[in-house]
Amino acid sequence: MKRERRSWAEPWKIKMVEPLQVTTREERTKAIEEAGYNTFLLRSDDVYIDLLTDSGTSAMSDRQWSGLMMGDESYAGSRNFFHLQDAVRDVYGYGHTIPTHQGRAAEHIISQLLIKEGDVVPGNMYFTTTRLHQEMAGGKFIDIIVDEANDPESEFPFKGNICLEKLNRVINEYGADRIPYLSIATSVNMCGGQPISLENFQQVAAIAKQHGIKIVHDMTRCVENAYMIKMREPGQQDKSIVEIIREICDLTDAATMSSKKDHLVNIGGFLAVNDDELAELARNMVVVFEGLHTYGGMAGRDMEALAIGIHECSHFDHIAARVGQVLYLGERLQEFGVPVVRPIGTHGVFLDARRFLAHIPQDQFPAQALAAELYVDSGVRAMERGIVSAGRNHETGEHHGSKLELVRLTIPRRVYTQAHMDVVAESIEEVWEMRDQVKGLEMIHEPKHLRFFQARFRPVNK
Ligand code: P71
Repeated sequence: MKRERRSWAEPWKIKMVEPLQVTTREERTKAIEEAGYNTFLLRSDDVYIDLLTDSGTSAMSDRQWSGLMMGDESYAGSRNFFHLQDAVRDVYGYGHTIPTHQGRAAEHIISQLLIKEGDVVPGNMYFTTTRLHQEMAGGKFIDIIVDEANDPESEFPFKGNICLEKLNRVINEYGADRIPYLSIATSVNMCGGQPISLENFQQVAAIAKQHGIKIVHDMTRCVENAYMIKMREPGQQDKSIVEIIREICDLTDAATMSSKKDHLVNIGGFLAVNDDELAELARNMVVVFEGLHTYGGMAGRDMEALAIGIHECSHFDHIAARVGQVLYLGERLQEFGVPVVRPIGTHGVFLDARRFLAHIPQDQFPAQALAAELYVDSGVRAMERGIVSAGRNHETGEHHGSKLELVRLTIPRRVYTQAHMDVVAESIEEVWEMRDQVKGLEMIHEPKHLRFFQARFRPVNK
């Protein structure tokens, strides 16, 4: 009988391995207690499969590793910087690259340069560091993402889209003068790694242009978004990933990049801009906070590995395998009936803790509790993406509130195998079966900024 389907596989083989530690349930119970039920506070030696984040956790290729040996560590004018600038021009098209040590440093610079006190910054869902930098510069973030983004069960294929009605409303209410730019992310992290469509991006850009408003693109996972456009958006199938990326970037004025994601490096990022004057201002600011404008916090060797990663990550076979692995885990979990954000996104599978732990009210942090429970079950480390991550409104002091209460199982690129995904899925199935026994948490230590990183919790006594 002829098989209808052929399996696909990763376009690489493994040359070096890093042994993993397996701990006992008893050890993990103690470790999570010591970590205040916060997976950010665990030691990585106590973790078995680490799905905390896909940020800086990728495996580099042999070519990237050899790039490290070609580091030109001159203080000024390193040749690796020019390789990086050329790679950004080739793939993304931005004329100027200002290197930074990672994404949030680029956010800091652009926010300080463009936002003034009293401004509003509309965007497609907040990201923690991005919003904080906008607020610290005197701005207020306004979410104008489509409503579907807040519904884990909606099957809408482009949940990263901007709602044009909301955009027009914000422009009418505040006036274009108070909107320094639109903050538009590709592959929206906080709602599940959900893409924005090219059509929507084009419509938004047309409105922005009409009002003379800039667009700053958070392109941290733009390659993954471009892949989704190619796979899902009518009329885009025949374009290459790079062609789609270029079409997106050409609609924007500047971009911030955390290269620790798409670009397959362990550290690095940059601000990319087209405008010469803005670039000059940014180059002047980077020397204050990061380093000279030809290294901005990265070693020469890091910039070389990054330049190589920019080309590697835009190959279709790479990105298809990367997103394919995420989909594989998502499909396994759905077979078990586990509630996850639909459709499965680009960089991870997001458990819907509201439905998973329906007996725990949101003020007892169900997603935080679920991430802790999963760790105790198998040593799999995930991340809370719910009300703890949302933080507090700086003006009112209230919890920001979060319609989404999610646990993110983030897949590092080129690191784990399908067998690891099976182990993860089976552990989650186990926790799903004993979910009634999981208890809520109370917060006993709350840091002022980005509280999710360092907050501590304990189980409630109910
Ligand atoms: C992720 C991260 C890393 C992270 C950051 C903050 C809280 C928890 C985890 C970082 C991003 C990102 C987007 C869309 C900007 C940054 C900041 N993501 N935009 O998902 O996803 O970049 O970490 O290099 O400073 O685990 P940076």
